[in-house]
Amino acid sequence: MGDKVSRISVSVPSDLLERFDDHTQRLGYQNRSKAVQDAMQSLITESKWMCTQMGGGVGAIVIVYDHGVKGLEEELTDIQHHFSETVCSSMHVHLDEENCLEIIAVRGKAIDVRDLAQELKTRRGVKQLKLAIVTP
Ligand code: NI
Repeated sequence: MGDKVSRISVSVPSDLLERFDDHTQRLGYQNRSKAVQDAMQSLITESKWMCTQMGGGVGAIVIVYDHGVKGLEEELTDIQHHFSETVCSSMHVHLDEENCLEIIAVRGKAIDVRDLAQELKTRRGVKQLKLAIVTP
């Protein structure tokens, strides 16, 4: 960030501001300006990458899935093989009797990562999927 600072005034719904302040305080932010700056930066990072479909990025797909669904683990592995140019590595954690956690490191074109995430997300037994992208 440059040295030049702009002061802005924005209108937000009171309850949103209240929740924002509450949350950022719990995260350890000592002032609102720093929290707003970080929120702005994350929005730019995420949307910049999502908007430029041919642009590249690195990140991780995190999924939680039902260990009991027959064939699901193989299916998820097959999908990753299909996207072998996008998938760098993966880590499997047996969470408990029912659930598995898989963290898939990805690198590549936004459109490929999005397709991969979509394929995984739509399988029966996949309970949650989060995609975290960073632009180095
Ligand atoms: Ni497992």
